[in-house]
Formats: sequence, structure tokens, C-alpha cells
Amino acid sequence: MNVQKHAVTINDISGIGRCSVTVACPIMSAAGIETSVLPTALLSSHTGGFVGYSFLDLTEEMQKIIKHWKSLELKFDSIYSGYLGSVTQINTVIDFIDTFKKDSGLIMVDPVMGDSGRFYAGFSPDHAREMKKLCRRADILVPNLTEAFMLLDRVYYEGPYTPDFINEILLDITSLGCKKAVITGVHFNNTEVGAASYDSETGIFDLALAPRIEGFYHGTGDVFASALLSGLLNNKTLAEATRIAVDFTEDSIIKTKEAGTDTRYGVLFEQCIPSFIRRLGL
Ligand code: PXL
Repeated sequence: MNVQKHAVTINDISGIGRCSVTVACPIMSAAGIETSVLPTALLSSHTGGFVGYSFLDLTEEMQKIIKHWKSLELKFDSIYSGYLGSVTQINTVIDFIDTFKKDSGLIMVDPVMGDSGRFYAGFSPDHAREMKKLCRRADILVPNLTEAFMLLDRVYYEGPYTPDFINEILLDITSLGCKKAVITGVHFNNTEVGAASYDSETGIFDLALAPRIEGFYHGTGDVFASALLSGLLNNKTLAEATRIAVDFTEDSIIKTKEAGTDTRYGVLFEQCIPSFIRRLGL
């Protein structure tokens, strides 16, 4: 019997702009994973580039949802936390993991805080400080390089980086207490970019690079993380899942560039789902 896995993403609902749940749910569902949502905030759009967006913090509502779910005695095969709209929510996620994780469950934390060396609107060093506590609960942490620098209290620089430097960052990130780390935005020159992974249990470092495409494409961190988790829950190794996620993100960026759409609306990942699920062997 094929037992379907059940994951939950703890993430915001941004009505437009292809990020968070509007990325995680379609990608993970396509990968055969039942994907539930614990919403952290409701926004008219994400905060990256739109003006006049609405923002409703759902910190209190989360407690009511959790109370109901406790009464149902739910347990998840995977918990994926993304955009947490307040520092309080970080502690809510820690308690949530303790209550709702199956013994064999996989916890993935994307410490969403910033990009290109800067915090996203509404985030501050307090968030980074608190986020370190959540990192300890993660099986796998998926920061971009900006977030990795923030978590390690390092001063950001744009790169290119060296392989030794990236390995050092991976080791330092796993020293925060997570078992595995995958860092995005890794580049050693101006022609390629991708992700570097490290599994502290096997000691294996790996790298998945793809040709760099000029421009800033919103929501690619969420596309990458959702694809990575989809791969892991479909029994791919960390290196295989990282390669598949890099290629899926790259394909989505290429489609977006070809279409010439406003990049604030995210990447055209929908068109790349068929090849993505073929890579997963589905
Ligand atoms: O993709 C990260 C993200 C998620 N959710 C919201 C955001 C951002 C990045 O800007 O604003 C609301």
C-alpha cells in the first residue's frame, strides 16, 4: 500500500506574488504530499516591491487553530516552517513541533528573514536572535546566504565566495543544532549560482550549481524549499533533492525570463511542474 505523507507548512498567505503557501501547496501536492497549512499572517501581497499591501498578523488565531488540531490528535510526517510574522510565532512553532511531529517526522525550517544583505520589511535582529532557538529543532535548515550570515552574526558580503568559505558556513550553521543544512545563493564566480548542502550525520558536503540568470526573481527561496522537501519526502538523498530543487528553480526562472513578466509576481513554476515530478519518478 502506498501510504501518502502528510506535511504542514507554517507560512503566510500572500494573496498575490507567488510565495509561501501559494508556492508550497501546489508544489508539494504535485509531489504527492498532503499539505496542510497553519497560517501565520494574511497579506494582500508579499512585502518585496509592492506598495500599500495589507498585513493581518495571525499570532492569536494560530493558538485557536492549534487547540483544535490538538483535539484531533494530529501528527505530521513533516513540518515546514517559513515566513513567521512575529517573534512570538517562533516560540509557537517550537511548541508546535514538540506536539505535532511524528517520531520519524522531518522538520524543515526556512529561516525567512531577508535577502541581498537586508532584512525583509518588519524583520530585525531580534528575529534572527530568536530564530536560532528554532534552528535547534530543525532536521534541515534552508537559509539563503543573507539569512545564514544573520544567523551567524557575520557581516554580509555579496560574494563571489570560495568553496572553503561555504563549507565553513555550512559547518557553522549545523553547529546551531540542525542536522542538515542547504544554503542557497551560493556562487564562486559570476556565471553560476546554486545551493550547497551538508549532512552532519554522514559528513557529506555537496554542491548543485546552474547557469546564473541576471535579475532578482521573487519567491525563488520558497520554490526551492518546497521542491527540496518534496524530494526528501519522496525518498531522495539530500544531494539528489538539492539537485532537483536547483534545476526546478532554474527552469522556473528561465520560463519567467522568456515570458518577460513583472518579477514581483514570482516565477512561472507552474509550467515546470510536469518535468519536476518526472524527476521525482512520479
Ligand atoms: O518569499 C519570502 C516571503 C514570504 N512571505 C512574505 C514575504 C516574503 C519576502 O519578501 O514578504 C509575506
